[in-house]
Amino acid sequence: MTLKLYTYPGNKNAFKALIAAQYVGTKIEVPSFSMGVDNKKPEFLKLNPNGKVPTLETPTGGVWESNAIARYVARLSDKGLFGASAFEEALVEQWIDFTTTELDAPLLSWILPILGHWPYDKKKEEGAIAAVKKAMALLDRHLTKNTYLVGHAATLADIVGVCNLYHGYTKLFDEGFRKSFPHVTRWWLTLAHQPAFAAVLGEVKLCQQPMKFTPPKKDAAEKADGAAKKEAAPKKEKEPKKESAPKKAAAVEEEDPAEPKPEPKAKNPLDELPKSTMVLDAWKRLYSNTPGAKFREIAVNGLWAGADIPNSPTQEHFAGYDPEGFSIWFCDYKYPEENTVNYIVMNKVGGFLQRIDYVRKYAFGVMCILKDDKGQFPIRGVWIFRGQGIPPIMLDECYDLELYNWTRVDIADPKQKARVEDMIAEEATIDGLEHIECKIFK
Ligand SMILES: N[C@@H](CCC(=O)N[C@@H](CS)C(=O)NCC(=O)O)C(=O)O
Repeated sequence: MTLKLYTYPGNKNAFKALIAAQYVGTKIEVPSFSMGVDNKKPEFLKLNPNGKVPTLETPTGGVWESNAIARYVARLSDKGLFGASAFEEALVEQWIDFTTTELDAPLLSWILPILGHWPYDKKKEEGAIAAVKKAMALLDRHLTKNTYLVGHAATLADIVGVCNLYHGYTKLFDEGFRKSFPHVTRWWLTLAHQPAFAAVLGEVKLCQQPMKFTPPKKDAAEKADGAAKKEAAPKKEKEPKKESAPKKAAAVEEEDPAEPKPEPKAKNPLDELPKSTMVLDAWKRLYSNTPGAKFREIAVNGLWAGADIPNSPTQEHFAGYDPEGFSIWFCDYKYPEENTVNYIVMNKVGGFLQRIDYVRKYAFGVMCILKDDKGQFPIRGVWIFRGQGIPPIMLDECYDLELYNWTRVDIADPKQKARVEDMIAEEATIDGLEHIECKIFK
């Protein structure tokens, strides 16, 4: 019987079935799978209308929800993964449910905002940590007198439990945290080193530095600035504002000398640069208006040589790239090994582009999400910036910038110039790697 498990690499929910398969001696194939692409295909949705992974393809149809998949695999052979009696079977189910609802759920609420998938809320994080600690304390009490969750050998409860705590032990629980729950830690490490677990988990690296939420620099600066302004403002008892207050009163209130005056907006040094022959917005119109079939001929060649903008009601002409007034940069994400789930990578790039909305007037960018043969998604891009460097406002305010290596393009080098063109033209292959998605900042 051929079983296929669809997942992205490193999915702790997929580990559950894969470890169970080691116990029962069943082979499960894990085909290469592109999240955000393959899980949207009609043939996948037939197996799992929820469009999520892991999903198991069996000769009789699809099974989804990782615990259900693991139960199915565990039942393929009678290796005692459900305990030795009906009572033990109930206990196995009990611990599967407990570690899923009372540990996995709050652990996700703890880690997903840190990874940028959910909005961060300090109060919610505190609540999630408290819930994890409460469930860990109960588990620790149970494991004081028990080697395994149920009976005297590993069962499916241990398999699911270890996987549900995987992010905790590898990304969130530092040494101090682990020491507070010594019996859970002993149980987790013992199991993680058993051959059936190690064959799937590999060598587990315990968390050294717990992952923490780092606010984007911009928010932090705004908060700090706001707080500083509040401190500086003279304290004054104020009547609550009345919705229906006459306009004149409002005007007087605006004039109130006790109110701190808004600071004049600092001038953007890029606005002070000598006028350029190139109008960035005109390039953006050339880029957007050129039909696909003529893109290379009109838009890409036009970037250097200038071109009439297709379908322009004013018959606008783009003058071509001006190296005196602009510079072109490549960027390369420094940590491709983190990028194993393509839709998460796309969200990462999307978030970066959203956070730099304020630089739209001075920048154009093409961010390419590529795929390598290690199942990773490198992010490489090309940017045209006003001025001879990365806009200072971006350097000051956008923490994402530090996640990329930036190199200035030498347009006299035909190889670099061709790479710029390939990225702008969204070629199917960039740097010899499959180009799976592109995000444009314009
Ligand atoms: N409760 C489900 C969770 C499944 C799940 O949320 N999978 C995520 C990846 S970890 C997914 O496939 N998301 C894709 C999407 O939401 O489009 C299980 O245990 O299998």
